[in-house]
Amino acid sequence: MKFDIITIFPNIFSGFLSESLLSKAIRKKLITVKIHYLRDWTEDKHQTVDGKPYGGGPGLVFKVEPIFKAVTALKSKVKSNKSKVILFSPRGKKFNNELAKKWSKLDQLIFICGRYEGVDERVAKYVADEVISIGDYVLNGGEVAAMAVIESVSRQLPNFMHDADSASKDDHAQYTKPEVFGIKGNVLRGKGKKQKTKILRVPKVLLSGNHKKIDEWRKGNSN
Ligand code: 6GU
Repeated sequence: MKFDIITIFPNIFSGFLSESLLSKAIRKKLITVKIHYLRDWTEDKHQTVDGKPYGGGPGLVFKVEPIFKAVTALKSKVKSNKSKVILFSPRGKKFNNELAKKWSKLDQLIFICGRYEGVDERVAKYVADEVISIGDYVLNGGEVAAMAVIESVSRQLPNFMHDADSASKDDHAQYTKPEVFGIKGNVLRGKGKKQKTKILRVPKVLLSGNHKKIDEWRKGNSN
């Protein structure tokens, strides 16, 4: 699986890609992530990637030409038809885990990171296969969305997780040592200003060793 990211802020990605499971997946060649600087596909001296919106209004709009050139070049590098071009925009279709699973079967994902002021609509209509949003809030641009999608798609790949079934495991409430945690103070949620010691215990059923009961408890405490 190859991720090709088109952005005007390539440095946003460096910490994200160099830590933890993602860096391991890159080292193991489970995934390839390449960051591409949009200005490399401009021809003018100032490497212009945006312009004033037709019809007036504030802000600048990303031009279609550099994006089209970038996508064409990146598509031609992967000889597979299992490739998709995604434009990130708050106006897009909502991303979810089902899409992550579907996309994890592709060979190439090309991500176009717009900035929030906008991208020439011809990119959404003719260059991108899909326009995607990651939630009902506005970000400065598609970079954070791209990172969220890279991580969720990668988690669906066989061998990405340590534990074969943890990618799809339903999340349930969990506890670890200590079994009893005594706390004094007023930082506890909804407990007023009383300075009384509060004893926080791990639910007894988890210590019981009764796996049938533990599974039942987990089902009742999952997302
Ligand atoms: Cl994909 N982009 C921007 N700019 N804002 C968003 C988003 C994307 N998804 C949610 N908010």
